[in-house]
Amino acid sequence: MNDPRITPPLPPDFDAVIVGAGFAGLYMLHKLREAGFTAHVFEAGDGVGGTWYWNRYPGARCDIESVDYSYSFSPELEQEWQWTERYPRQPEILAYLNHVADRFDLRRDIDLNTRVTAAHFDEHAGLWRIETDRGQPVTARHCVMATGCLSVPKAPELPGIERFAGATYLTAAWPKDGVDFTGLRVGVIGTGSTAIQVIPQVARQAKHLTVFQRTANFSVPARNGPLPAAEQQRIKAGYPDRRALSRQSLFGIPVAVPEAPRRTRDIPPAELNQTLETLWAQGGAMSLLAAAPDVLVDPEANARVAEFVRRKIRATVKDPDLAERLCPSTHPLGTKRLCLDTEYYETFNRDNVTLVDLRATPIETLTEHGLRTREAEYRLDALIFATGFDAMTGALLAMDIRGRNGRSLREAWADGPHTYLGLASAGFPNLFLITGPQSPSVFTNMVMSIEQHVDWIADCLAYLRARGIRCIEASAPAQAQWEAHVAAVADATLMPQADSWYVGANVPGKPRVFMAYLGGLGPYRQRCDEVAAQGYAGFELTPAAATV
Ligand code: N01
Repeated sequence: MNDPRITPPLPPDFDAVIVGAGFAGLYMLHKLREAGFTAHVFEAGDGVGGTWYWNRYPGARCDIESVDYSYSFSPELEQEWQWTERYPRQPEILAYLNHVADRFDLRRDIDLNTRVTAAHFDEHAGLWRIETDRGQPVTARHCVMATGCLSVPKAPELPGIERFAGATYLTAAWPKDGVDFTGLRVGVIGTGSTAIQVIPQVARQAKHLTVFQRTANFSVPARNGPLPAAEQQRIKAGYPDRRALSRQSLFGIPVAVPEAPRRTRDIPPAELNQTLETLWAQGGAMSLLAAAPDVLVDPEANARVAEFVRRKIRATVKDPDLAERLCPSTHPLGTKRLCLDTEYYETFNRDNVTLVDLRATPIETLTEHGLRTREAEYRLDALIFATGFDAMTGALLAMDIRGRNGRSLREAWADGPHTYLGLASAGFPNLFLITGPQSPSVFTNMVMSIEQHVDWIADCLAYLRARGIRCIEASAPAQAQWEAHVAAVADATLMPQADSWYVGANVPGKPRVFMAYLGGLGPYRQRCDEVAAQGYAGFELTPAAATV
């Protein structure tokens, strides 16, 4: 038997293991290989793409414009890829990511169909032992979690589900061959971003669609359409400036941070209305928020913009009673993700669509033939769950991650996530989180945030290698300071008020903590860069010779 006190540790199999082959994992692999590291990716799906591999439901589309929801690290890639629409559909994004995997020859270092089940830090050897549901464990000096913020679907626990004779579908695990709802009575549970995309599509196909709504949501028209070649050419010619602007922006999109913004509450009603009409006509949820960022802070500003959206709903939906039920009233605008739609509210004018308000008439049970609420039974041939995700922490805590002294991440995060910069967690050396909790992530264009984290992590690893440093670990005081800052910024906004997945309210028993950093991507980037420039301030670095 090897005595760990006298046996020199074997070198790890890889410099880094990366978990997940979505936008984050693919770029992390490319970046590390370019920097001369050995890296390997494990991916649970049978293809690359992450979110865009799994979410194949009808109408799946990104709410950030194509030209911005794309990698900026390769000017050649930027120029050669042709987007067809203003907002990209899921198949197009998936095709793009497959193109990236081929173009940068990434596949040879990716194991598909392989789910990471555990990652344990070996303090003696200063490396991670990673176990999967296939094959032998591997070791790596660093472990990078590219597991996504919204990758663990959350189906509701409904009584009677085993009795339901119809088909059930989870939007985030949609059949690859699609589903034909022609002639069927279909139900959709949920009215979040996903459902708002699914509902208009299914309504066109189904014999009847019943939408089960628990919380009415704010949605803004996408105004999607083809992306004309000349327009795309113009954007591509200006990419360096556009990307630079996005990197410094609050939301990772090319909208400058207003220098001395006027308070929305100080804008005369007619002028505000005109501005909102213009934004409404242009479409886009992020640009609406970016134009008036104080709506997330000032209740009066929020109320004015929210009322504008409610007026639009009332003007669109012909039945006034139905319109009222579709008008959000439980949370300030934007405190649940502001949705982007194509003919969502219009869909409720169709004869074959019914809205059931679950607050007025809660679900009692599924039956053999459908769904029964307190007031009525709805006969259904198929039921779609568009019920969201165990967001931000779900994928990380699904694995048995153990750091120093065998302490598990589940234990360390029992009262909510604890990170430094959303990039690392004290007690878990050499573990990096891409767009982890307490980073801007879901409040931004994810691709911009992912690139920022990947670049930072790759630079960090190069720094450690150059100085013979074997371990890097977030220090507990730096982490506590960061968390206090994240909480203070969130508490200065209206965001924690809503029962949203941002605070884990959609998962019974999940600690209620606001899980993203709201300080904006540009300022956050600056903070991360300063930390790096100061020799990774707030991290403890252990040289190779020292005991870890
Ligand atoms: O999930 P959600 P999602 N009984 O949690 C309802 C991103 N995304 O998949 O609000 C009845 O937002 C739940 O009701 P309530 C985006 O960041 C982006 O739609 O909890 N209803 C809610 O209506 C987004 O925010 C894009 O009361 C139940 C819905 O299900 C995130 O992913 C597209 C229920 C869940 O909404 C998640 O969006 C899609 C129950 N037991 C997603 N449980 C774009 O880029 C849940 N609900 C456009």
